[in-house]
Amino acid sequence: MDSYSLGYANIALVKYWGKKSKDPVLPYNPNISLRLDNLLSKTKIEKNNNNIDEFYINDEKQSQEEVDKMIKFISKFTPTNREAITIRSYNTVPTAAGLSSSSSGTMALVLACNEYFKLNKTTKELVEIAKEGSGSSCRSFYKLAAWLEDGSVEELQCSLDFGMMVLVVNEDRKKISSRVAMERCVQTSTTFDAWVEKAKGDFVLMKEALKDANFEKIGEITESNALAMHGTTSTSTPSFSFLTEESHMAMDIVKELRSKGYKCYFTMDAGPNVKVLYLREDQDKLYEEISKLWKKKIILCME
Ligand code: 2P0
Repeated sequence: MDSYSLGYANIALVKYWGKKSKDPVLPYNPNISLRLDNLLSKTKIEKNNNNIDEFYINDEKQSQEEVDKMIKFISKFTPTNREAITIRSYNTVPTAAGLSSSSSGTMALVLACNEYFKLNKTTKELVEIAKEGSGSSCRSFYKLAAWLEDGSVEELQCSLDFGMMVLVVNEDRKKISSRVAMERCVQTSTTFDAWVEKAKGDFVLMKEALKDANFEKIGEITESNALAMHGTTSTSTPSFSFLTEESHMAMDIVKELRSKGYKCYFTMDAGPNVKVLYLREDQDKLYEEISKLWKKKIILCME
């Protein structure tokens, strides 16, 4: 088989941060994301002639630990008597740098398995499967997605044409995985309950703002929700932060441009990189302005 299956990254406007249940995976609060069509993973599966399962990301052979993790996941929905396979995955997203590579990678892997093993699953079934690999990956199947507390995933609509760019602070693998970080916040953060309450409220407000195509509201909720999520890391034991001094510099650039009348808002995930949300029609002039102030790499996430 020579064709690749494609999986897309998504960035949450209202974050998923905490599992209410691990099996099945259920989020503490409903969350909403935007899919990034330029940040993707492509995956293909081949028969392994040496009779061992192998896993490559960007042509780099993955450790046995990574192979085992991946096999444990796909064994939940692939035939038990299958032959050994080689999985080849390519990320245009830097891997594990808080740029949602687990979402795009998991979506591509699930679709590749569906193809290779001829599982003939519906999108709804594939969404359910993906969630068990990486919670947030279930949202990558739709342009705008809501993942609810009961585990269901809904497609949302908004008449606005969004754009997103990443001000890259660091493309290295993060030191603490989102899974571990999230769990620590659930267990120890003294502000975790307040975060969940706020996120539930933000979800309602965000749905309204999307329906009304109110970009200012969408941006304000996106920023304050991200800051609240990151707040739970500083109130955990031991406390930690995904953000660095440079992340704060990037956030300041966004605020400065906003004070000059540019419609742009920031959000950050389990890593130091800062994503900027704007309207597509503003992309060229915003990119020009941001490039004058941000000298490191900028990734445009949508064509
Ligand atoms: C999100 N993140 O809503 C949040 C914001 C990171 C920060 O979902 O443990 O890889 O596999 O369910 O989906 C990243 O966590 O975690 C994530 P698991 P996942 O995008």
